[in-house]
Amino acid sequence: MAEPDTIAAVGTPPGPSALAVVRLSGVDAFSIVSLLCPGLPENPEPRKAYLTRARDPSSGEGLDRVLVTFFPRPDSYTGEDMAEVSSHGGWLSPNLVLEGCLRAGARRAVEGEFTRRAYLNGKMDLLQVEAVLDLIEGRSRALHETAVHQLERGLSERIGGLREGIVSLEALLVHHLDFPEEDDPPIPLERIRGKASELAEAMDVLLRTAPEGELLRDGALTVLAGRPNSGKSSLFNALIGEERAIVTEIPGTTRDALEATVSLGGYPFRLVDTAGLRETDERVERIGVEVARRYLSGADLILFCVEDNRTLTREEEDFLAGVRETPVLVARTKADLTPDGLEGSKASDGEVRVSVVTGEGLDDLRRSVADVVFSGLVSLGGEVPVLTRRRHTEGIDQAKRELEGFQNALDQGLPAEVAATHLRPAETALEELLGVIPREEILDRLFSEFCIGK
Ligand SMILES: Nc1nc2c(ncn2[C@@H]2O[C@H](COP(=O)(O)OP(=O)(O)OP(=O)(O)O)[C@@H](O)[C@H]2O)c(=O)[nH]1
Ligand SMILES: [Mg+2]
Repeated sequence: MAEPDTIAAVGTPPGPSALAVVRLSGVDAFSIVSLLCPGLPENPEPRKAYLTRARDPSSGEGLDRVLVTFFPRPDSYTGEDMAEVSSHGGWLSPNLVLEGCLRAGARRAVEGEFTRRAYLNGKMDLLQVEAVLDLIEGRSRALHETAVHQLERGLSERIGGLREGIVSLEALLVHHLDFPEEDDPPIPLERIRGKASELAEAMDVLLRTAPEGELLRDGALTVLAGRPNSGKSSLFNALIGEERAIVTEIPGTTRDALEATVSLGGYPFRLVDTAGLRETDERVERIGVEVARRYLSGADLILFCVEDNRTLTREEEDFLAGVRETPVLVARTKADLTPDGLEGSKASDGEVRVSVVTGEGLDDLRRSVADVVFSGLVSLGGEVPVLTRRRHTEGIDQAKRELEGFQNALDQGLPAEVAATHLRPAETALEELLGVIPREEILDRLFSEFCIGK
């Protein structure tokens, strides 16, 4: 097979910044950078930074003062020879350095091509590739922590362990089958059954993290709902820390749904401000109320706003009774207007009193929404790796179904050889999760989410 060509890209975002990095990977990485930076020694030391001048390889025109570092294969990110050129940031330097590299023989990288090479060269498995993406794109501490753990092979080791468990189940079964005539085979069936249940339980522990884990990537859809004028838009603005929604004393101010991504208590949320719920003949407002109801039907959490100084109306009670399937948190708004605190307040247990005027209760509310939506993950406290993608859940689900097929076959007294036919597919499902065998369609989908330079 021909050596892959040498790729280059700017690995930092465009625009003014102190520094930017152009990176190269491939057999010619060293020679290309040497053409760009003739002041470099002939045999530069690995991983040592050299301060030197970058020049256009054709015209000799000076481009920038740069810091160059070489990472010889195989101890580099991609597993190939790599070079990094740190230039000044800004609109021009990094691009001029990149263009110089292209003129000296490199090819412009496509999205995720560096990481794709790292994966194909065995520097990381597919779960780690996904972690790289989450690390770059995550906006909440919770996803960030999960991604770091996953990058450090936390999830890979767990899934590798499950795979080994299946393999050892196969080995036990082979032993068992080797002594079919004896009354007391060396491996009793009970031991095999016990091992299978342990494995199934270990899969369940992971699967239980999935519903909340998948929300870590997209954010939990949290809809602010309530009567007109109950303070939804004011609360929306306070939670996102920006005056995005229009606030007035006129009931029926908000018509369009407004959406913002925000981290609350370290967890990610997609917060939606909606039109106040009421019967109305006003055409635009009525459309707004319909939109609100559509959002409510897909919500992971409803943040229901009720002024603190009044009891719930019949309509509000009915509304809450009608959304029992969805978690609801009641925010008792305008708490500054009930200054005698809990005495003047009509709030009951579990409801959070807030005021956007004094800021009272906002931290409580942030913590409470995180606790309600992510209670499982909060209580795990980072002890268990978290499944953050559909792909993970489907893979483990598949493995578990095969394992159950195995258990059922044994329970029904089918021959062990027949039961054993479930084990290889279980193993395959786990191997696919790790990406043991590269599958083009999975890779293409995943790497298209990457930025160039990663
Ligand atoms: N004193 C006080 N007034 C508030 C507070 N929050 C909101 N308000 C006032 O209540 C009125 C309505 O606030 P909005 O945030 O527009 O209420 P809304 O629920 O979005 O209303 P609609 O969009 O009409 O459904 C405005 O006059 C706000 O200034 C608060 O914490 N304290
Ligand atoms: Mg509003």
